Amino acid sequence: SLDKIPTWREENRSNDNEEGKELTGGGGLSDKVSLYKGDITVLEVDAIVNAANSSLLGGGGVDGCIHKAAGSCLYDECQSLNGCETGKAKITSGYDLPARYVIHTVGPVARGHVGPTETNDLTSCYQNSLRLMKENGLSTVAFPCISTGIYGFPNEPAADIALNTVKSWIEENPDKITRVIFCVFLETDFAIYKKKMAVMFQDN
Ligand code: AR6
Repeated sequence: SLDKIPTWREENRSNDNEEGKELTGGGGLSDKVSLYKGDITVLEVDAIVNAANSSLLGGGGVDGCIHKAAGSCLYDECQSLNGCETGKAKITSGYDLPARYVIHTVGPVARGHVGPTETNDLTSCYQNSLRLMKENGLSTVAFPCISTGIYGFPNEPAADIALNTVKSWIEENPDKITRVIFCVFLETDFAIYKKKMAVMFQDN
């Protein structure tokens, strides 16, 4: 369950102690985020986010993994949704997944280029997914590295957008979300997120 995945604060507690800092307990940003490397389909959260395409009818990458693990009822529900525009998000049941819901969002096709359109669209993916969390009263969510696979959004700027957008959302909606898991799959993304999170979620 979620208890097995440490929060960013829990994972960095030993460092806090070495520096002799006081542990402040709950409520801080670092209590609400985790960095997890592995398969998003095993996570027992209220919702996992799918990096889908505009058809919402499945594909490769994380989308293929999610459809495979959720079973064909997910495909059936997705068929009733009439697709999804880039930057928008739609929610379905999680079916055979341990997650209760899947939030399907469509990242920009970047092919290595990061301009204002790609930046705005990827930001909207995170915002609209979090908005669906709020509208459905959900509190724990896992995000994959949207657009950074087949869609070719460069990893470093994509991580900046993911982390900054989630951080702002938590700050502006402090009671709604209790945990956001950044679910990375590749060692390169793990290293990028670890470095950036150390700077962003210090809570001191
Ligand atoms: N769990 C977590 N992350 C994963 C998993 C998994 N099981 N499998 C892959 N990743 P991508 P995109 C990572 O290509 O770039 C599909 O065909 C992967 O290593 O899945 O948004 C859709 O139907 C990468 O870091 O999504 C669309 O057509 C990240 O997930 C298109 O790909 C995103 O890579 C969307 O492309």
